[in-house]
Amino acid sequence: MIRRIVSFSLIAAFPLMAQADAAADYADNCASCHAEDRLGGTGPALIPETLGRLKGIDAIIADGRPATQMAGFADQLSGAQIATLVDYLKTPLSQVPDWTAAQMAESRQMNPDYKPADAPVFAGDPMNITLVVETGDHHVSVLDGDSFAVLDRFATPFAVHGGPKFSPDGRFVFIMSRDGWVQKYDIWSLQEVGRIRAGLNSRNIAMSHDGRWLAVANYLPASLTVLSTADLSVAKEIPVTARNGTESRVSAVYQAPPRKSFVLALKDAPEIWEIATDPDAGPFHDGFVHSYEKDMEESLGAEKGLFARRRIQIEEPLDDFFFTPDYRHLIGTNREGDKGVVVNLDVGREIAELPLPGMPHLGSGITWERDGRRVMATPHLNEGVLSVIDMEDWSLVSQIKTDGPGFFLRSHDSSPYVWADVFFGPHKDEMHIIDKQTLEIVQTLAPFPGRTFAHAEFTRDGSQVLVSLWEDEGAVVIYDAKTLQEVKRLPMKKPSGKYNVWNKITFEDGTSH
Ligand code: DHE
Repeated sequence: MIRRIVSFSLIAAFPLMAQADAAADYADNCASCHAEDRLGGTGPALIPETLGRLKGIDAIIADGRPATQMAGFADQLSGAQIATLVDYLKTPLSQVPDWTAAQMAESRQMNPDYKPADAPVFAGDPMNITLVVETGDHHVSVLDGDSFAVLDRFATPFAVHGGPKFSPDGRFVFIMSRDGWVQKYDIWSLQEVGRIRAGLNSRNIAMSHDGRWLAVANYLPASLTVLSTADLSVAKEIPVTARNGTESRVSAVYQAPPRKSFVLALKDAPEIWEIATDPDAGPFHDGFVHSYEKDMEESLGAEKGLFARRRIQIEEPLDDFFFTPDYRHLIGTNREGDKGVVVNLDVGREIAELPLPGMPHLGSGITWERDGRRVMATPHLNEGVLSVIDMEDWSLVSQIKTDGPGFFLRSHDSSPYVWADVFFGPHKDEMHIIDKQTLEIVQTLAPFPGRTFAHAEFTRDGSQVLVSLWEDEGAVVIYDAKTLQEVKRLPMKKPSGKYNVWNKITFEDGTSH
């Protein structure tokens, strides 16, 4: 913080000469906060992997970003200079830098003011807390799930992505930013515990079945970082190299609690990895001889067998995937998003193909019981359709036509409905309510014409549903889950995902990972 203030005051005191060269402009204006190598310092990394689809970067450089330390540079840089600078920031780095366990350890900052509480410092039900990620100004609001009072609103690292992961007792939550920062927050005491940069560009995080370990899937560097959840120290840094020697990014990592493992897919090589989070990890089904044994020499952990790795060879790399509730099967899709495959994790091979063209977004898949059989639904990012698959024989039960491609699905065991947004296209303001048995859209909510209305989450008992008005001056809108009537609106800064402690830690039917 001090470094940033000093650098901005220097800029103010010594106005910069206009410079044609974007790299020089970067060094002069940006490097003090965002680092010479663009990998982030007190400010976020400025690389395409982190900036993603962020729009209006030129305006942010010119005018700054409200409610952040980012100042405007319109007085120092011309419009043409800013345009070349934006191109420069969107250019991938020529060399993938190192990010060693020692560098991670050095980045770790524990909150000196943190005091653990013996009991929650608020009166409400700690299991019915819902977190709202507000990407507009990089905060999380902590909501009491009964009164919807905001109990706390804390700053997060820049650009949080993916679902936060709760400790199995629901007391702590871990939040990841695209920049690889992982933040630990204590829900009982409503305080940040600390943070560490576990990667340079990260994909998502997963909590081990016993709450001891947190896996961080990285694109940069190509690795999986395992943190100790107790103190955010680095337990293991696992380089991700396929059997054929290819270094690979990690598409995503998820916990597989009944298997006592993490399961991850390699993005640049046709392999799935299973990493033991317990020396006893592995399939739990009778008669199965588990292949960790033969791969035990790859054990990477201090406790015998802990973090042992098992590789499953598949035909094509997987970009996105999902599990059956018993974690025996993984359902994945390739990069082109034109094919779905089912991999039996016990026997370690592909057993079926699924008719899933149109870029299924399996990470948002949910499952429920229909006519005594379990079905799974997934939206497609390229098509206005939801595919519903039978999880016993892998047949396509239905393709529900929607008003446009959607991103997220949610339901609850107590609800007869699936809430499906229409994230892309002219109908981004709609939320479809779909009957889980008839698979028909029974109602479409669109309370804010022309504005993005997306991502639903239920309260613990499923009686109410929270939906995001996904805009800078946005809101969380609360509905009665039965009558579908609006109950309340809470103003929020571009709220994205919402996460109920109970639904997440109990793997409530209807939540994605
Ligand atoms: Fe996400 C979850 C991948 C773009 C908001 N997104 C996830 C997960 C994956 C993923 C693998 C599951 C992680 C987990 O929870 O452990 N997302 C991708 C992409 O590959 C994609 C298409 C391109 C990319 O930029 O990486 C992508 N995602 C976006 C966005 O543009 C969204 C809408 C805005 C943003 O914040 O970046 C977005 N993704 C989300 C959210 C979740 C998520 C809110 C958690 C949903 C949940 O309910 O759990």
